[in-house]
Amino acid sequence: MQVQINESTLELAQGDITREDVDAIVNAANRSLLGGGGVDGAIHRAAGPELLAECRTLNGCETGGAKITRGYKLKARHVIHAVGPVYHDGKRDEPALLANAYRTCLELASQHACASIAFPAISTGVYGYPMEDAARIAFRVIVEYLEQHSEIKLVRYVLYDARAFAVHERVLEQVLSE
Ligand code: AR6
Repeated sequence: MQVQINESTLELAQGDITREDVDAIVNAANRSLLGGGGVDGAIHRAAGPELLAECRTLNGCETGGAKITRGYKLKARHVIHAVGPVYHDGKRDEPALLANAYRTCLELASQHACASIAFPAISTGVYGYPMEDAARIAFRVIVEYLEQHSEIKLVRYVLYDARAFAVHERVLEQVLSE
């Protein structure tokens, strides 16, 4: 699924984000920025040990924030390490923190002249964020950002499996009709 937002394209894709040929891929990291499981583990394995070495210099990152590194062995020139919230009950600022993580990634991409960026579904794995709710937040932020910033030409939102893809397709259609 692909939609046009002003001068930019937002595209849903299914697959492994580590293989994306874009200027920056986003990592669903934790506050230590020192690696973990899920997408984080896959990105560190694909990028090689130099990525961890650079991450050690960053002194972690607060929840809802993001920090940028080089991409090393990845096709992507940069990795943007975002820290989404752990989901408890939705009443502990999780929506605002998740929105902030997406917004910060987009701002970092703009600042580093990244014309293309790929996102995973931040917080929807180990961190337990209900997928539909997380998708709605992600797409609202991305669409709003692309409406105001033409320097990012392509946002790819990469879902790991068919079920996640179907959920996101449905939610994106809803968000576009709001
Ligand atoms: N490409 C695209 N999506 C993927 C991939 C992949 N290679 N692998 C998993 N996903 P998660 P979180 C999907 O758990 O919830 C780590 O240990 C997955 O199906 O990676 O933000 C960190 O170090 C899910 O929908 O991230 C943190 O401690 C989504 O990516 C913690 O997990 C996010 O799942 C962060 O948890």
